[in-house]
Amino acid sequence: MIRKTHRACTLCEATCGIVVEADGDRVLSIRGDEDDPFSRGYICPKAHGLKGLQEDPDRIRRPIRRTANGWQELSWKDAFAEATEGLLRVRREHGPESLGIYLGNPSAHNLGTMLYGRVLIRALGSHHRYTATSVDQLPKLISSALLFGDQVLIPVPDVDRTSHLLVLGANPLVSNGSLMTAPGMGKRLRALRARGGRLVVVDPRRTETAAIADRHVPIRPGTDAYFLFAIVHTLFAEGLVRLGRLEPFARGLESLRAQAEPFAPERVQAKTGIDAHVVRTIAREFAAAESAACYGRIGTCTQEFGTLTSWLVDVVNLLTGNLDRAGGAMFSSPAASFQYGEPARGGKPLPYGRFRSRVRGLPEFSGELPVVALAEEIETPGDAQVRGLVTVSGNPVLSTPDGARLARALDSLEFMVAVDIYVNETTRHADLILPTTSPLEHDNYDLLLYTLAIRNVAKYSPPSLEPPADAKHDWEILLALAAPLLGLPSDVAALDDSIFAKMVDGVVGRSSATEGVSAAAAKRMLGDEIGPARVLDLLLRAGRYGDQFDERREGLSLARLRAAEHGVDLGPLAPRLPESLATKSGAIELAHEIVDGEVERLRATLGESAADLVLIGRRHLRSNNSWMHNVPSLVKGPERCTLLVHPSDAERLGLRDGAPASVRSRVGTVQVPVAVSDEIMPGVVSLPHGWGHGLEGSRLRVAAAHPGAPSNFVADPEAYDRASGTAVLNGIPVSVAPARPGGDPAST
Ligand SMILES: Nc1nc2c(c(=O)[nH]1)N[C@H]1C(S)=C(S)[C@@H](COP(=O)(O)OP(=O)(O)OC[C@H]3O[C@@H](n4cnc5c(=O)[nH]c(N)nc54)[C@H](O)[C@@H]3O)O[C@H]1N2
Ligand SMILES: Nc1nc2c(c(=O)[nH]1)N[C@H]1C(S)=C(S)[C@@H](COP(=O)(O)OP(=O)(O)OC[C@H]3O[C@@H](n4cnc5c(=O)[nH]c(N)nc54)[C@H](O)[C@@H]3O)O[C@H]1N2
Ligand code: SF4
Ligand SMILES: [Mo]
Repeated sequence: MIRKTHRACTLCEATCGIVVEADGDRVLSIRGDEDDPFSRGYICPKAHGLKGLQEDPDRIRRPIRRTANGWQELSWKDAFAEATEGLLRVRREHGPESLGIYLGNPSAHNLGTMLYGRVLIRALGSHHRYTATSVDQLPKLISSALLFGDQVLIPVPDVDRTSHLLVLGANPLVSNGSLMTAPGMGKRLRALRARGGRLVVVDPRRTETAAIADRHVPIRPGTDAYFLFAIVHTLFAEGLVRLGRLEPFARGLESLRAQAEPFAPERVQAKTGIDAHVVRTIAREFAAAESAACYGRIGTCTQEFGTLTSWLVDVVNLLTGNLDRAGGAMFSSPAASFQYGEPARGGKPLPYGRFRSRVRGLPEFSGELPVVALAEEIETPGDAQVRGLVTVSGNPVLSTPDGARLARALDSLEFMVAVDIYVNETTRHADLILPTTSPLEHDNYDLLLYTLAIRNVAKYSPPSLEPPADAKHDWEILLALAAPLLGLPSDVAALDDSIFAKMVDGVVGRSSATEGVSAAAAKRMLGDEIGPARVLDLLLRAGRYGDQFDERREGLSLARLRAAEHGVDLGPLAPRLPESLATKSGAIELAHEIVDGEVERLRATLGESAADLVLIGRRHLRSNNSWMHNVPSLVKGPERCTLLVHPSDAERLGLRDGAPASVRSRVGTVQVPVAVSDEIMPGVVSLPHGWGHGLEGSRLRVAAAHPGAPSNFVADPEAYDRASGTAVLNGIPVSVAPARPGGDPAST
């Protein structure tokens, strides 16, 4: 029987509506959902890749263990027994701090992992918690925690209403937006220009987004903080600072003015490569626009001054009166959120630096440590050395700095278990791999992404396919791993019931929306079907659009969301300040010692000369980080893993278009074909990450035929943003030379 379901694609942050037609366990078609109020039919080629992923014979469907004769299937019962035995053995012999966990990007697109990942983390009971956040948006989380007292209060550009968009270090035409859930950015940006608005893109490469902009400003990688401080300097110097409605709620303006003093546009010009008059023009145009939004993404986070840059992005929004106003940088008002109720009175203490990494002393944020420290924490003997590791939907060998070293470190572990759907560059090191249902085989709700959406929207995705009878969801596996670590019987239902009961107690009664509702009554209404959907129902009903556990009311519940199969539109973004501020003072805090330290460091490096040649990354519409390269429809066509080199550099370095070059850094060397192009600025080369699939022991037959080179084998774990510990993935000093035939193999 043919079954048609409506859901949101989970591959990137855009949450495009898709219509999936399936016959039993076979996908017949996937197309854009014209009636999705948010995406209106838009999809990119990766959506069809979900069919390829479903059909991929290399995707793991049953648990496997490593043996002397290769991977061997085993039953779930035996797999959980081995996982438990392995983890408890390491803990018994070396203590709880010897266990670690790494969670990767797909966990942010999976409601089950979002909700239950923390249960496993707590059950491990170790400080060794790592995620892809520290090779991604960590600086922005810290910046929001400093300014607004809340790491998830992240401003997003009000793209559909703004009249001026200033983009730094993002290429939404290809990435489809990040920390900005906005399907169909191409159309939205063209609409911006059609209504007379302006688009300005600051990027070392003339990206697809820069190509449709009014102005493209090439910038030397890693220097955005100088550029943005020069903007702030200009705003103060020319009397363009106007906070508007938020004026009474901002603290520290005077210290900011003093901090901006040394960064006059002329003084930073040599650093950034941007003429002083261009900086002034950008500042004046931004300040003069009817509404404007400054938006920065991965290029501004994964660089030497990632935290300061992320912070300055919102400082520019604030100073020009564009924070929290229509057409500016606003906050979503999500239907369901981790945060229930009103912000804590008197603010929460900053969840920063309460403990530090053992070897290098890097600060934790929100309970996690920077992943640049993972390899050394595995390698360095001593108390609390990591000897057992769990990875959950992550591929850090390809996605974090010095992957070759990390791969060797993983081999030295006493026990490793991976919750993953492939034997890839990371999971090949595991003793045991526990596979999960595919994205189309489970239901979903984008709990995180809707807190970053440019409109308030909500959509529930039902499963499109019946999973095989013995398949398990991510959340079931996470709970089954957690139970024995907590000393509980391996009873997923019992554990979920007890977790759920605590959640209900925590939620009901904490928001004014649920005043007068008893936890017992709420629990009864939410039913007894275990798993993430029940939690979602709780969060929706207690949320700001919820039915408040009263079915006679109009508000949202899971049942109502299920019935609205295309999703619901809850309207444009609305102001949330000052009510949502959660700083101690209740104000927007511009001054903080973390910021002071970084500004001082920035000032001290103003006179330093830059490296001759630096490496940055890039993304491609048909590629998705490191893990969709085994889908034939997404890797067909010309080679994508090429090194972009400016013609003048190519000439200087003796590089020819199409010929192999070796790229060398302090930590490693990779070989890649050169693509000579003037879209990249001189002194900068660009290589996409997530490639390098030729490594021995992986089981990715399609990807192995299109291996590319592992760009992170030249990324340096010693290079990181001091404030956050986030890896420098953009602006890596390298030397590039024609490759000698047969020489310079990509290491391990
Ligand atoms: N040089 C450089 N490095 C980068 C970046 C860059 O721009 N430049 N970008 C960084 C960014 S932004 C990110 S987010 C990280 C990503 O870093 P990671 O999250 O470590 O890596 P991914 O490539 O997303 O790998 C996802 C893994 O999850 C598995 N998987 C996929 N779906 C599922 C599922 O449903 N369940 C389970 N259990 N497993 C699943 C895949 O098989 C794969 O092993 O990379 C970072 N690394
Ligand atoms: N097709 C596709 N879409 C994706 C992904 C994917 O792998 N493929 N990954 C998803 C993920 S996990 C994420 S986090 C998002 C990321 O979303 P984006 O941040 O939009 O991703 P990128 O396309 O890498 O854009 C980063 C830009 O920063 C520029 N850049 C590099 N260094 C600097 C610098 O120092 N200063 C400035 N101003 N610019 C710099 C680069 O040239 C590049 O154009 O994309 C998501 N969407
Ligand atoms: S842009 Fe592509 S990958 Fe991202 S959600 Fe939409 S269809 Fe999926
Ligand atoms: Mo990411």
